[in-house]
Amino acid sequence: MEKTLAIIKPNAIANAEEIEKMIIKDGFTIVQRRRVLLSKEQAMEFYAEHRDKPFFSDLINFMTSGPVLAMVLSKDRAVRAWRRLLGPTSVAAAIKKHPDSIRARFGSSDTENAAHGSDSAESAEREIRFFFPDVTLYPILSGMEARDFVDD
Ligand code: IDP
Repeated sequence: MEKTLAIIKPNAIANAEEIEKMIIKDGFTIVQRRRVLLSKEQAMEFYAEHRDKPFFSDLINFMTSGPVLAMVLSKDRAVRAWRRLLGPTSVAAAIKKHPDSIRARFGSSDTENAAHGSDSAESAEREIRFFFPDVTLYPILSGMEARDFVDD
């Protein structure tokens, strides 16, 4: 099973339960979850690729304005499946094209778009490690035991 990182952003924390229900209904397993308050430095590291974008400081202020809920989701082709349930980055586009998506239902602006999803398997690996550094995703085991744990 593939894994991806989901974050419920500060503006949608009040809707976390409903969003989790949508996640389960869509066939994902929530493997890990952690509610955290990001520091400015952590948010800037997480979104480093956007540091030169005009919306960067708004994004950092928003992402540190309250707690977020980070989750590791597992499902066949989880990265793509979660991006689909999430909807497009722009909330206006989400409402227009994917009204049942999480961003359409819970997003309030292009910055405050309710939730995050890794955009590739490589990003997912980095982002999962960022929020869950203590989780060993691929346990080092041997023999029969190893076969039971191989899930990718
Ligand atoms: P993604 O979250 O859909 O992968 P990215 O382009 O990686 O989209 O942008 C990261 C986050 O930055 C978005 O989720 C959103 O919160 C914010 N953002 C992206 N584009 C804009 C914009 O044009 N205006 C304001 N905020 C933006």
